[in-house]
Amino acid sequence: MELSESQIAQYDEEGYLFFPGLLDTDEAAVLQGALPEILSRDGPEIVSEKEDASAVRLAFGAHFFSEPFRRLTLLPRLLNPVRQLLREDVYIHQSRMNPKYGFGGGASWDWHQDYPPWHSVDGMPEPRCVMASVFIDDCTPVTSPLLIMPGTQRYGLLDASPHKDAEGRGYELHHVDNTTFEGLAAEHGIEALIGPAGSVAFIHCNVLHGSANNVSPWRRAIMYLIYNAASNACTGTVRPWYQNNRDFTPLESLDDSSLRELA
Ligand SMILES: O=C(O)CCC(=O)C(=O)O
Repeated sequence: MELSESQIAQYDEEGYLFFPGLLDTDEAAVLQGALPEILSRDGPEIVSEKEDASAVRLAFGAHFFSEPFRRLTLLPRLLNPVRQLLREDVYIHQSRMNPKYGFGGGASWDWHQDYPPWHSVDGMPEPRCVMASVFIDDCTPVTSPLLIMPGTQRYGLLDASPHKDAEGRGYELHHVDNTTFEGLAAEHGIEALIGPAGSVAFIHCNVLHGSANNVSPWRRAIMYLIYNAASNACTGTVRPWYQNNRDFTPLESLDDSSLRELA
């Protein structure tokens, strides 16, 4: 897939592009099939929900140990647009799966930007990375969709307070205060990203986003693939491989059918 000039201009303005059904149902089924093994791991790359230690909140780094997810990261449908948006070659800084279980198990995410810890902890020089958000499950209005505030990447780093999520187990969010949030919402509005499994949103790492508790009975998993510009490699070494990948080798695409071949 190649983006048009107007799509690239739209991304620069709005901070995101959304492609419902970019992966087909067979490809989405391959990714869904790989989830149980990923979510049953018990290494430090698996972070549980604060209110329920048996429920996974985040699974980092699955593209390192799950073949379907490795292939996903290298599909031309993802890599080509990301290279166009960043105007150069890319590597993956981090990947994380948010399974967002139903029955209230998938807890909310307060409004935040993702770039601050990558900058202050991992030493990422510039906000030149794209969050490819791949819907593993259908995201509907009732399964707590990802909410974004378009255009907020244009403010750069917002004044926000860092705090450790879930007893300081290593995932830091920077929440904006309510007054800032209210002003931005009045100006930019809020979009809910709704689409079938296999949809993909390319989101700038400084776009404000969050989500509510998932009180539906259905899981709503999204895989976030953080592609960083190759010339923007991180200098920090504090965080482990699954949060701050130190292999900056530019990615090479696979054939676009390589994920479907696993169906
Ligand atoms: O998937 C969600 O509901 C939100 C996740 C999020 O904001 C994040 O991982 O930074």
